[in-house]
Amino acid sequence: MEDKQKTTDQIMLDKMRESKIETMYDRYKAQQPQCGYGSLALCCRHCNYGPCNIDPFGPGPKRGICGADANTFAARHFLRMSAAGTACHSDHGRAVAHLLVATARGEAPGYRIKDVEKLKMIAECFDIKTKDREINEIAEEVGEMALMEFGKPYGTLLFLKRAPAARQKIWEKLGIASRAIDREVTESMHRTGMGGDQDYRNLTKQAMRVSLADGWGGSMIATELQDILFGTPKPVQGRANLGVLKKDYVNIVVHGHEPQLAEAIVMASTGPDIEKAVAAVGAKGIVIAGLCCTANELLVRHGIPMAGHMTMQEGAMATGVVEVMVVDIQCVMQALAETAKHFHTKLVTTLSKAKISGAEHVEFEDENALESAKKIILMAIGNYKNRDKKKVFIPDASEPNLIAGFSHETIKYMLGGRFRASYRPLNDNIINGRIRGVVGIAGCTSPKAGECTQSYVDLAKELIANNILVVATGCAAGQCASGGLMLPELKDQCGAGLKEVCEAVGIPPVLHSGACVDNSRILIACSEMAKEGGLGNDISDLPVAGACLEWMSEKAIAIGQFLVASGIYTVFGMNSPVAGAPDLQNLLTKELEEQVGARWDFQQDIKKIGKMLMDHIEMKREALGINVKKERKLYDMAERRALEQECKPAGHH
Ligand code: NFS
Ligand code: SF4
Repeated sequence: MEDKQKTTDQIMLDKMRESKIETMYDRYKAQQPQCGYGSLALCCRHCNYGPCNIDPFGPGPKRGICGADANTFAARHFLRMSAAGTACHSDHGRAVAHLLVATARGEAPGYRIKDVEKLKMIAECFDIKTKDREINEIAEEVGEMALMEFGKPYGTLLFLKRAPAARQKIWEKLGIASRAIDREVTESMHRTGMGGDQDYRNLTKQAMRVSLADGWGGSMIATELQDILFGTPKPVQGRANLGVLKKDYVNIVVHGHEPQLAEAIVMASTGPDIEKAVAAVGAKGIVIAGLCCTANELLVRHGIPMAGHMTMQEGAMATGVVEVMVVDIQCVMQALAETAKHFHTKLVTTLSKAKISGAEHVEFEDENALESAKKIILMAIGNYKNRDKKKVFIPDASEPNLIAGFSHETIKYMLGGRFRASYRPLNDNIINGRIRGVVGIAGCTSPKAGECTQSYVDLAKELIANNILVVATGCAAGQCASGGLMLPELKDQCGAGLKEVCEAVGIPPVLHSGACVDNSRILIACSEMAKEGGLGNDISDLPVAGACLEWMSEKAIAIGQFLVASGIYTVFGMNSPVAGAPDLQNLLTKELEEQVGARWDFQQDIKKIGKMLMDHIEMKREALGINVKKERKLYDMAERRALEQECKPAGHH
């Protein structure tokens, strides 16, 4: 069947076109051509003298009314994007910290501390005593301490200490060790206002400091505290793709980012009263499936199926079987309210800070989470009878039994063995060349890159074929999961060395490490690899790299910037966010190397990115001096004979 060749997102897109339902691809087309000034970061409306434009090529103005030049325009945009991205991840982290405190105080019914070991580990990081203390007492203090990280008046972020010493020194020397998270975001807004910081190098430094407050601050707080509350991900079987939605079931899709909502929905979805209600409407049960990062969080912790990634959200609704799509915040398109009108689907918002016109709102707070979740579930069950059977269309997608859930702890454990979890075996396998290096693929999917691309799947395949272990997060992971890339059988598509390791350890070559906030796991994994020894002494020495092919969100910029500032070479696909400012572009893609030992690259043609990543990894291996064994020399006959002579006395053949 021809459809089998198509991805489910493509099948859904075709179907939506046939049904005359507008999609993001239509709206993308309607936006063409997109504003040239905006695309080049050469439009400023930071004050009402503007909007000002800079003409990069022609005879038009080279400065705004205040005199700001192209570098200032672009650097201010770049910093504001970094600050906004940091704010998103961090405000999410703050909500988790509040929930941890509420849980510890017994004020958040239904939630509990699931990973005591991690709680104690984080307590130690925060210099909180754990001996002879009640779990809840420790948890309350950890949560409060985490909250202090957002607004403390003095000092730098506590988690920065988890980086290798050499890295911390670089941050201190450059003056980019992040202080309180909110402070960095506020200061970034302050500096980018009219008449503020107007030196692109200085602005870019702040972009590093605010982004580090994301990776080593807000995101890390979100990840670690979520692990404490919901469990640290362990390898778990799951399914992905639109085919996880079921015809005869009540389908609830949870979309957004903060797992506390999804966890409550899962908790509230069982029990005799729910079963009774489901039976009463003639459904076989309830399917809960995730979208975007909520999907990642649910998949890596509980193996709860993932319906899809960013660009699949409208398609998920257009299956016609979604009774309720319940959302919290981030990457939820307003368009869903329009799509919902074509179906019986109810779009439900849950946070007072993120409402959508036309959606129903059920307020969700720590104290009433279970109650609200139950209300939403009953709403979904009640809506089942309103489904229009004629509109039901679920793509006949395979539902691969993928394996997800690779926190840095489990990677360490699986590779290190049950007696002593350690990164030693991973480092050794990199040193001996079985694994050439590790690439983290992260980030969004975008209509700018093309229609229903498989770009991350293609990249991951290319990398594993070349013996590079892939760690995936965010929608990149979502696409790889839907693309069947997280199956252990995939080891057969690996290069021989990586295959051997995957077989021995029992891992797939593409490891799903969670949502975008879980890029903080990659920072910790890299820190531990550097500390383990044999691969230099800083993150920037490691043969690792990061890539985001189809970046969309400001969050992606913050992630890219904190990866680079942490010493990880990072390539972004499509357009550079600072393309209209050549000096700034040069700073990001070249000069930063001298400052932080890593740099950005931007590559329009995403098919070229695999090679760039591999070249970088080989370059790092070379610098570490671990490429000796691989060295090939072309011998002439005389040399070959001489060699054979030499070898014989050694006595083995
Ligand atoms: Ni990340 Fe998650 Fe996806 Fe991009 Fe959006 S869902 S936090 S921003 S689109 S990867
Ligand atoms: Fe124009 Fe300067 Fe105002 Fe920006 S800050 S809008 S460049 S005058």
